[in-house]
Order: sequence, then C-alpha cells, then structure tokens
Amino acid sequence: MASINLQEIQDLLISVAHEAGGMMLTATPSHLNSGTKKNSADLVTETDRAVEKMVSTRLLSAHPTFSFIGEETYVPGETHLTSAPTFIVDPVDGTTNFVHAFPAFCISLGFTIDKIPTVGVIYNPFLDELYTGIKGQGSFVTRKGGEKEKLPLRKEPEPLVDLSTCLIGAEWGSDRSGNNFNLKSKVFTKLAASKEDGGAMVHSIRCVGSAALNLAYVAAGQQDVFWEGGCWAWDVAAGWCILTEAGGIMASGNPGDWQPTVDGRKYLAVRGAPSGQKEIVEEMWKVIGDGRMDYES
Ligand code: LIP
Repeated sequence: MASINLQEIQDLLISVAHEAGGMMLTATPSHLNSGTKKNSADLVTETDRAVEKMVSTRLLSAHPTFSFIGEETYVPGETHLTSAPTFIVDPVDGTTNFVHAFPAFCISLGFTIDKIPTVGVIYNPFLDELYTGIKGQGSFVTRKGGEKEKLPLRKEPEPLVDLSTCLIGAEWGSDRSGNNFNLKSKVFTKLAASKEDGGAMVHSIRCVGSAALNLAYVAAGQQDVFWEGGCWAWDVAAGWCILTEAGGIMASGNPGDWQPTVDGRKYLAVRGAPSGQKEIVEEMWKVIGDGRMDYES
C-alpha cells in the first residue's frame, strides 16, 4: 500500500469535525424524545445517526479502500478492528450530555493503522475546542478564539506523587447492575475515602460523560487519570493518540495488562509526567484489587 499522508487525513478529519459540530449545534435533541439502545441510560438521537452518515460518506468517498467503524453502524459479533487503515468514529460522544445540553459532548474521530491509534481529532462544538494528534508529531488543542497550543498545556508537567494528589476521571457507564457495576461502586468509594478508612483520598472524581473528552483532558494535564470499563474503541481511538502524543500512557482498566488493545473496552490513562506514571497505574490496580471488569470485546 502506498504510504498514507497522515497530515492530509488529519485535515480531512478536522473538516468533518467542524461540519459535524454545526449539525450538533443546530439540532434540538431532547431526553424526552431520544431513543435508547441497551437501557434507559444508553441514549441515541437522530443527530448521532445523521452525523455518522455524513462522516462515513465523506471519509469513505475520500478513502474508499480504508475500513470504517462507527458507533451507530457497529454490528455486534460482526464488526472487528483489523490491521487495515481504519477510521473509528463516535459521531456524538457524550450523548447523554448532548440531550441535556450539558456542554461536554464532542465528535471523536480516530484513525488506526495496524490497530495503533495514529491520528486523532476530538471536537467539542459547544465550547469550540479542537484536540488533534498525529503519531510521532505531537498533539495540540485550539480553544475558542485562541492559538493552537501544544499538549500537555504545562511546559513542565509536575511529577505524579500518588493518587491522593490526583484528579481522577471515571464513568459509571450504562451498566447499572452485576459485577461491573459493583466493582465500579467499590472503586469509586475506595478512591474517594479517607486514608484512615483505607481509601486513596483522591482530590476528587469527575464524571465528564465522554470518554473522548476525558482522554483529551488527561492529555492536556487537566485530569491526572482516567479509568473506565465498558466504553468502546470509537470512544477512545482518537483520544488515545492525543494522549500518548502528549506523553501520557494507556494501561488496561483491569490490573496486570500494560499492553491494552484499542477494542479491549477497559482503559486506564495517566497524564504525561517526568516520573510516577507507572506507580500511579500500580496504585490504581491495587485499589481495584482482585476484582475484574468483564466487558466483552
Ligand atoms: C459514552 C462514553 C462514556 C460512557 C458511556 C458511553 P456515548 O459514549 O463516552 O464515557 O461512560 O457509557 O459509552 O454513548 O455518549 O457515545
């Protein structure tokens, strides 16, 4: 295969992201009339579907030989990430926020080669914030009316000390019973609890409601850690590239695995730092203990 011009891919993704942002801002979604997928906490709107249609049409007409995986057209058991050049797209990440007009939703546009996140574009149209990254070329944010800034935002990020100095991003997800929910409840409690009560006493836990934005904030250094199980490749492919280009690392959300896969559905991201990344991963895994999330890939 002829070599792929990653800058051109990124430019295309940015153009698509802006068009998608316009569609989101002119839509009037409502939590009263949006549809549900798995259960009442797993929302989908007409905008999710319309944006994905626009995105797949534009990307595949520009690159007909590439693969495409999108949240709204994914077929369980049939759609698989392969080593082919692949666009991985969540048309609206943070759909629950979108229907409530809570300003933390975005389009997440990832591009993988050999299953490795290689280009990432995340755009929050409400705040007009654009996060971009290309493997080997760094990652950036452009905020409303501002210059393009290199990530992480701090030129000299502070060392990571331990979880008690961290702001953690974590999500409940839409599974609200069984092993995964019980484990999340236990981990949330242990992270928040005081040291006297055996907890990690983290600075706080943020449930932003979008895995893509969580990863963008960890890349920027505004959150120290993001832990989630249950989200999908389209939620993380773009953010993963942006994170690692900002010096962050991605481990598995289940203890013991330093080489998680994009479609593994269990993620633990740690921001760039001169020291302490490995120790933070190990401390998070200790908090999780013997429990294991069991989301199917
Ligand atoms: C959402 C994720 C979020 C997760 C939700 C959901 P959606 O994606 O980004 O982090 O907790 O369960 O998967 O459904 O808004 O595209």
